[in-house]
Amino acid sequence: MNLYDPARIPRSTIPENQEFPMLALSSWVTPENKFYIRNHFPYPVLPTNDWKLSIVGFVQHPIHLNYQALFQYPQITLPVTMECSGNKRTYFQPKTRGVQWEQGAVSHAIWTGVSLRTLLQAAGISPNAREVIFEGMDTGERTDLPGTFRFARSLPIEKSMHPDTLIALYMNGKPLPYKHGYPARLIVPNWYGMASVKWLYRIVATDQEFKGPFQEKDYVVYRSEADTKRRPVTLMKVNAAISQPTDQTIMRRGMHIITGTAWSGHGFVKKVEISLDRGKSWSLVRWLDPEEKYSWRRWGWDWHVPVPGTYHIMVKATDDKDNTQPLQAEWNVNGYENNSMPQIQIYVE
Ligand SMILES: Nc1nc2c(c(=O)[nH]1)N[C@H]1C(S)=C(S)[C@@H](COP(=O)(O)O)O[C@H]1N2
Ligand SMILES: [Mo]
Repeated sequence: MNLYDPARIPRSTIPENQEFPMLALSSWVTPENKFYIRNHFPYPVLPTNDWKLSIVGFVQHPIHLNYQALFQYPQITLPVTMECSGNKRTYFQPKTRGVQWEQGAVSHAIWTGVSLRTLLQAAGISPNAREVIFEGMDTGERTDLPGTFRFARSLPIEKSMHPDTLIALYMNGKPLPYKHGYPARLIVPNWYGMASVKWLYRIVATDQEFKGPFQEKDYVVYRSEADTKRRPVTLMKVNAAISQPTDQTIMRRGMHIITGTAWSGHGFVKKVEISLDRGKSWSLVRWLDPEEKYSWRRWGWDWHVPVPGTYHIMVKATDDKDNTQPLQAEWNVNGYENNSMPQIQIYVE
């Protein structure tokens, strides 16, 4: 039994941003009331019965589907880990702008819905379409530009046509909770969370490059305002988190289990290692979950501590493409993609 049942950790109120409490990593699937929440704007108005999902633009016959109609298409179910690209931002030095996430802007759920590809084919996607734009129902202001904006993002046509890119209707076996995008949201496996647009109402196929501010201004990695080598945020880097014990814990001598999770948008996590001597030597952890294509994998390590003292623990995940976590992730202006090795300090009495 888990003695703790901590709630989500608030980071801002309007818009609402909340972290998954990583110390409550007691199940492979994150319960809906613990799954992190990341919003750019206040919540949109709950859609009425006339809500439809439109698929328009570079298609032969635009379609407009109501909620029931979406269930007429074959449904697929996929467990997928979602991580905000701003996860662990607060650990960057110097601090950057943006929500100061610790390590809980990541969660894992089971999503059910229609393959986006099925809907694009039903609408007769044009061979000239290069990108697909996803528009959310939420709107609001930005601090850097005048006017009102809508949260919208595009995906390259190849990723849009991948059978595992989903229009999700269900999360963990129930209709999507409103905060996670009811009635329908995109789920883009392996990509950072910004791609998975919530509260969908319109999908536009286009032959142009989409230039919305959440595409061009945000979610771009660059090292200074003068940096000309800019690149968009896409696949999740290999990353890990320590769940228990939490940093700065005081513990008794004896047997303890260090637990956590690891994931990568580039492939499978092939190993997680732990070091008690600041990286001079490493030991392998054992897995607590099976390997699944788009899922994080929890791990545990039995730690026998006979001697009181201060202990420093470091964790490093490596994926099957041999991507590994750096000691210190490269700083960038917006504080994205921080996949530095997790480190904690424990006092044993
Ligand atoms: N419509 C809409 N979709 C959105 C966002 C948003 O603000 N509005 N935030 C994005 C970001 S940055 C992330 S990390 C994920 C978070 O999804 P969650 O709130 O279900 O955890 O949603 C993405 N989809
Ligand atoms: Mo995000």
